[in-house]
Parts: sequence; structure tokens; C-alpha cells
Amino acid sequence: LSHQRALASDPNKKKCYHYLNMTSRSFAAVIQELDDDLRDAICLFYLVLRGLDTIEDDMSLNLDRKVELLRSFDTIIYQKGWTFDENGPNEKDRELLVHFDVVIDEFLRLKPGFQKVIAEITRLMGNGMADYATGEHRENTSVATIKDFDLYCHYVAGLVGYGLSDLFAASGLEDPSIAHDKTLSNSMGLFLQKTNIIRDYREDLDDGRQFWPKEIWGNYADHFDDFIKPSHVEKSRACLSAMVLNVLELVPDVLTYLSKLQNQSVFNFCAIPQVMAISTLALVFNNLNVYQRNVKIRKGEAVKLILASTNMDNVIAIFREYIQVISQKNETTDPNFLKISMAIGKIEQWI
Ligand code: PS7
Ligand code: MN
Ligand code: MN
Ligand code: MN
Ligand code: MN
Ligand code: MN
Repeated sequence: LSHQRALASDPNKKKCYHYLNMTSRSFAAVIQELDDDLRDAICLFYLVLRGLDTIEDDMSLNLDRKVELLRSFDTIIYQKGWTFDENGPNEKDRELLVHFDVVIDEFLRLKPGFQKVIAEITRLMGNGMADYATGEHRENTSVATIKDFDLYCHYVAGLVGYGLSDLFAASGLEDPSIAHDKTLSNSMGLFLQKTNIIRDYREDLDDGRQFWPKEIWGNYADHFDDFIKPSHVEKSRACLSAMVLNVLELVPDVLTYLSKLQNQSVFNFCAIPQVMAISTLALVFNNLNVYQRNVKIRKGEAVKLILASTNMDNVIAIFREYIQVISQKNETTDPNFLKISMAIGKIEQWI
């Protein structure tokens, strides 16, 4: 309540929270529940990265212009008054960039320690996105190897994990050691990003994007869009299993990271998206609808998960439940049956 009063009395900050609610379905609520200055820092971190991602996603932007913007975005956020109206008219979050001066004003009001973390992650992410946009790490138009896949996901999500851990430490709400093990922070981001990439197969395909690594899908098809064909179902099923298997390997890191957190609001902020992701992973596993449309967990299930994700015991119980679902959907006829069973065995040792 005290923060709502503070927001209402500060029109510029209020606009930032308006853009947060406008651009995020999943993060807006958990960010707003964070304590004190961390709430503003992470809201601004989100808006800066959302702006950067809007540029990355805009297929109507001239490539040279896109790369110039991506590579300089970490300095743009220090330029008072900067706005951008060159986005394609249908770009989803165009409005945010059109009013980006509002975000910059608020970014510049953050403590220098927070600003530095956000700018450094923006620099690394923008350059990583630019490398991929220009084909530096690509064969033709797709992600080739699992290594390329891991690197792309590191740029767009693992780095968010690094930055968030640094912000938690800088706020004093978490012990600085949370930011020491970079692998764990990276895995937190990769678990969300890779699950998103599996779920969004059809949406991304229809937009002309391919994020699944050919090293995996190439074992099951000659062309990335073969998976939508009714005649291809068994290979499609097997490919989906191989993709889910790749994500399951991250679960032990995710649970290890969450178990180290000490502050309640930080725990909720971190745990809720991960719990949503394991629920989504169980839903997409062995589910051929993924190739036809955007499969989403039901609203009631999401609400149940949000309310339950308040402590480590509950989070472990939720992961156990969905690992059980995946185990039950795992079929002996699947070429990845044994590997999936082994990945589940490893997770069961943890939980
Ligand atoms: C700063 C909260 C908690 C240690 C905009 C949260 C898009 C999955 O497909 O919007 O574009 O619609 O569904 C988020 C680690 C990043 C990784 C990455 C920044 C967790 C720009 C989330 C969000 C680290 C690149 C959003 C990675 O999904 O994507 C803040 C710890 C932005 C986190 C993108 C994806 C995020 C993503 P789509 P979504
Ligand atoms: Mn999304
Ligand atoms: Mn995007
Ligand atoms: Mn993107
Ligand atoms: Mn407007
Ligand atoms: Mn996506």
C-alpha cells in the first residue's frame, strides 16, 4: 500500500508501471510484489530488456539499423529524451519504444549500482542478439548446434539470470553469494527460455523464426516445418521428447538456486516463473498440439501454482507432481524413453 501511494505521487514512475503491465503478462504481478528499491530496479530492468527485445523481434526493421540499435542500446538508456518510432506498425510493444524517454528518466533515477548492472547486461545481450541477427552463429536461418542453442538462450535469458542475481545482491535482500555461481543463474534463465521456445514452436514458425537447434530436430525431419504434417506424427512426437529432454537437464540447477534464496519476495519472484515453466513442460511433453497452436496452462492451474509457490517444500512438491506427469506420459516406444527416464531419475534424487 505504501508503494502504491509512492507511485501515485510520481507520475513518471507510474507510467513505467503502466508500461510494465502493458508489456508483460507474466512478470508484472511478481515484480510489483518485490520489496523496496528492488521493485523499481527490476521493473526498469524488465522495461529496458523489453525495449531491446522489441527491436530484436521486429522483422520489418532494416538489418543494419537493427544491429546498430542492438549494439548501442546500453548507451541509449543514458540519453535523456531518446524515443523510437521506426518500428513496424504491428510490432507488439511498439508503444513502449515510442515513449522510451519515460523509461530512461526513471532508469537514471536508480542507484548507480543498479544502473551499472542493467547497462552491462544490456550491452552483453544487445551484442549477442546482433551476432545472431547477422548470422554470426547461424547456418542458413536457423540455430544449428545445441551449443548455438545454449549460447542464444544465454544471451536472451541466462544473462537476465546473471543480472537479477547481481541486483538481488546489490539490494542487500539476498546474500552476495547468490551471484557467485554463474551456472545456476544461467540455468534459471535457460529453463524459462527453452520451455518458451518449445511451446512457441508454431507461433515462431508462422513468424519466420526457428529456434530449435538443427542438431536435435534434424534427427527427425528434413525440414523444420515437416512437424506440422499429419503424416509425420511419430517423428514429431520423438522430436518433442528430445527437446523436452534437453530442458529437463536444467531442473537440478533450478532447484539448487531456489533453495539458496532467503528473502520471501525474492523467492516468490524467482519461483513462480520456474513453477509455471515445469507445468508448461509437462503439458507440452508428448502433446502434438504444440505443432498446431499455442498450448497454454489453464488459468485455474496458474492461480493454484502462484498461491503455492511461497516456500521450498511446496516448490519441490510441485516439481515432483509435474515430473510424475512427464514420467507417466513417457512411452517405451519413444526413442528417447531411456534418456528421459534417466533424466527423471536424476531429478528424483534431488527431490
Ligand atoms: C528483468 C524480470 C530469477 C535468477 C524482456 C526472468 C524475451 C523467457 O517469446 O515475454 O518474447 O514473448 O514470454 C525479465 C533468472 C528479456 C529470464 C527473454 C526480462 C530468471 C529479453 C526470462 C525479460 C531470468 C529477452 C520473457 C527470459 O519471456 O518472451 C526480467 C533468475 C525480457 C529470467 C527475452 C525471455 C523472457 C525470457 P517472448 P516472454
Ligand atoms: Mn511471451
Ligand atoms: Mn520476444
Ligand atoms: Mn526476441
Ligand atoms: Mn502514445
Ligand atoms: Mn517466445
